[in-house]
Amino acid sequence: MATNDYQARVDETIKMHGNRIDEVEYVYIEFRKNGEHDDYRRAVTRADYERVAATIQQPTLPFDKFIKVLRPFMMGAFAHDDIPEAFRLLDSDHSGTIDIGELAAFMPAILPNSNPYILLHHIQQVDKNNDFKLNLEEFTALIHRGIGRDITLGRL
Ligand SMILES: [Ca+2]
Repeated sequence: MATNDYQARVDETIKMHGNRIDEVEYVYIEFRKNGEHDDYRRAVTRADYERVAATIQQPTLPFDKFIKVLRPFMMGAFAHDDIPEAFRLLDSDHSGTIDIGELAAFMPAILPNSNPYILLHHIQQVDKNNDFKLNLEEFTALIHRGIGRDITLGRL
């Protein structure tokens, strides 16, 4: 999301309980030229995630895998090395592409009101071959351009 008009920073905080991750928090800060900044925060606890995951009628990722997907979504290019594993985790049918349904499976715990049309809008920005799915190259572009963050934060 870095443009000429502002710069951005992402802070990641991981809370451990023993050797288990209990909570991840991301604070995304956009600095404007006038010195003001907008802060966006997303935090997910294991307990909250597992409670939500248990109530929805579709397969969801276990928390430890979910946070491996969440990290590049929130960190963007800073988490470049995490992109291939996030892609593999989202591609649940191992087709080599991520479709809307697979992307939607990632969403409920972080953004309960997401819907397929909004996801489609985001996907189309990087879907070069217009098949409504993301291959690894397109998914990498989505993360690098900060679109994954926009999805996670519910921004269009
Ligand atoms: Ca797939």
